[in-house]
Amino acid sequence: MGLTFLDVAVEAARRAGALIREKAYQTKQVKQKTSASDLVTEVDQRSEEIIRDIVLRHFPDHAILGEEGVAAGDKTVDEVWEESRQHEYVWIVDPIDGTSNFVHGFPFFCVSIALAKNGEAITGVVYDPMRDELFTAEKGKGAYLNGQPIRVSSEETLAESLMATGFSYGQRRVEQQLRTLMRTAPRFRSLRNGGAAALHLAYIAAGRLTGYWELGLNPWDLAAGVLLVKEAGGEVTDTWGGPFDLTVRNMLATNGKVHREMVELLREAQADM
Ligand code: 2AM
Ligand code: CA
Ligand code: CA
Ligand code: CA
Repeated sequence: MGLTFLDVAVEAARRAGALIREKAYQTKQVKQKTSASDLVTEVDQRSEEIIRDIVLRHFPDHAILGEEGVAAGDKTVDEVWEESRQHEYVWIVDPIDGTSNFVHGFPFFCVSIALAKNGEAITGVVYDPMRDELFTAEKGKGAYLNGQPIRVSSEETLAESLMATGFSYGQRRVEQQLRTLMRTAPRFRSLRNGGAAALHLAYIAAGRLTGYWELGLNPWDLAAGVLLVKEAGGEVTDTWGGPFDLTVRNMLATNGKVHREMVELLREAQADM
């Protein structure tokens, strides 16, 4: 009997996670990609290699869209995505989500692995190696944390919500983000910026966060976590409330109950951007 897609995704996430855990509090060789907030370490690259090797050993005809693979090439993520879509199956890999946290020894980072079939995620794994928390989802089969079913939280209003966001990089994005914060943050119970998109999404699925939005994300930040949120009963759209697909960059995910309220605020904040 062959392994399932989920078995392979879990094996890859755990193997990569073991390396990340071992290196978490050691000094790292850090390289800047485009700026001082866009970092990569040897561990990001080795983690992606581990995942790539395991996936291709089991499924040699599948394509892989990995953050550090794209960074090492001379094509944009959109070009690589278009090319990889000639394959029925594409693995979308973030070998460390939360690299800045990893570099500083702030223990909030994860491995994110999704498998997309014809452009839609069907399997998603987010693994937090520091807490040994494995979040898994398969389309139509629910979401799980270490094998136990999970559900989104029950808050009905933003006033009782614990929300999260991320600060995108570059002057223009930070200005856009400040405008959305002015409009939204006073309405929340409280706001977090954990610094790892995929782990925020896993926390929504587990009912630990009510919602999360961020501008300027890439498919490897989102693909696995979005499936987790949907399978745990939550809602995912773009920040205007439009339908989600893997080309969406500005994303809102919630427990579903506060989604409309949040979309209205984001629309007002984005109207003049
Ligand atoms: P990363 O750690 O895999 O790079 C935090 O706001 C989120 O943004 C993280 O998921 C992080 O993923 C991503 N991120 C960090 N630096 C970034 C950059 N310079 N450009 C775009 N996304 C970034
Ligand atoms: Ca990065
Ligand atoms: Ca990421
Ligand atoms: Ca990364």
